[in-house]
Amino acid sequence: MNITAAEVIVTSPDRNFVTLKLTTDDGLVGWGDGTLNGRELSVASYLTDHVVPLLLGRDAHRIEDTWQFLYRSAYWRRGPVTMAAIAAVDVALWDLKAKAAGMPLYQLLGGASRNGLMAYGHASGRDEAELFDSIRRHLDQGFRSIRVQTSVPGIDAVYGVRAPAGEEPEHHYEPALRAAQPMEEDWDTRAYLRHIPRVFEAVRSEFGPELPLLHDVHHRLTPIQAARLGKDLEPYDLFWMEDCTPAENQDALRLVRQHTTTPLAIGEVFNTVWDYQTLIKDQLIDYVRSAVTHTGGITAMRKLLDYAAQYQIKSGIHGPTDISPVGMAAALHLDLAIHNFGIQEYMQHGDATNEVFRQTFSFENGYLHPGHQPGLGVELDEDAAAKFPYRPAYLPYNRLKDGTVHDW
Ligand code: GCO
Ligand code: MG
Repeated sequence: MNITAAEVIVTSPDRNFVTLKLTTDDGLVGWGDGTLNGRELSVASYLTDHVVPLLLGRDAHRIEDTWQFLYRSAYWRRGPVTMAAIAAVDVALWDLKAKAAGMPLYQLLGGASRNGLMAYGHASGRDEAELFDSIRRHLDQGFRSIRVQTSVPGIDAVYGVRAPAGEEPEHHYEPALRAAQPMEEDWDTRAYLRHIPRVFEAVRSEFGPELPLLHDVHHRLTPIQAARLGKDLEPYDLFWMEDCTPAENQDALRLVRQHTTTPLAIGEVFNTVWDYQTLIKDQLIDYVRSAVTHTGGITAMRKLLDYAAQYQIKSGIHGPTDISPVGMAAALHLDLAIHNFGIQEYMQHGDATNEVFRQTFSFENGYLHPGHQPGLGVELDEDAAAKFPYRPAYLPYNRLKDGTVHDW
């Protein structure tokens, strides 16, 4: 099964996606996701200019060898662009191997370890009433676990808080703004730390003790501030507190850990197992947040999650809308096969994205399943993709009141 063609497709249905298409001399086609939100074209170039020429003629069955070849031969290891490009190749090769075997990918990874994957959805609101409505809508859609983000009095624009249904279709909400410049938001840590525990107190008293609740801090706190927030949230029994400090410093989590029993999740901006070395070995976290798309694909994620399993640390694979349905399907197959599955983020794609990426995964009663088609179960419709050309888009960033750029 030799690779005869490799092509990079950049399309922008609801947002930008970078997809690798591999074709073999058996006539099979495999798909891989290399989308890096706000920096999409760098991965497209890395693939087209530097990886595609190396793939032609290679045996598509040699997944591990291709991974090691791309990782080691480049000399320049790691980094989001490199690892997203390697992920695109790796996932496309797994798609091909599973199609050649005539099996859904999870079968090649050891078979199903569970019947379905508990997913969490994103509820948010500018005030309590909007937030409660958003939580109810998610419960009506079947979600059994909910991420809670709200506006904060004293801060004008908080990332992750969407306009209410009616003003903006919920599934069309996209965190990256399609514009030539990133949008500027503001930030006030003291206002945030005062407000968030009150929000969770209100949500618990309205929705009761059972509902798993999650919260994303988006890397904005120092270790001692994160420790305080974790402590203040303990009465509300969170499923996790995510990305509480900037991700570069693994030791920051040690201080947080010493002060709170609120479970910790981190890693959506990580790209290799090395970013987790201390965090996992010293048991400073509870959930691994990496995306298959940003961490070198299934081959690398499997090893990372197996390492985490030795320390009772579970998966919480990143699943925002900037992971394409191809990357999402890769996550679902891996989730189904591993033993230490924790939860899967699921932020539904828009209609245009679903038109471009034909999918077989299902969401029923709060549980995702990758489906039973051979391979990943996602096929890109190239005619549909061609209708949506690339448009520059940037994530927002934030500044303090005095104008200082603050941590994401
Ligand atoms: C999440 C994330 C996203 C990211 C986005 C960046 O937990 O889903 O924090 O909202 O900010 O994926 O590209
Ligand atoms: Mg996050």
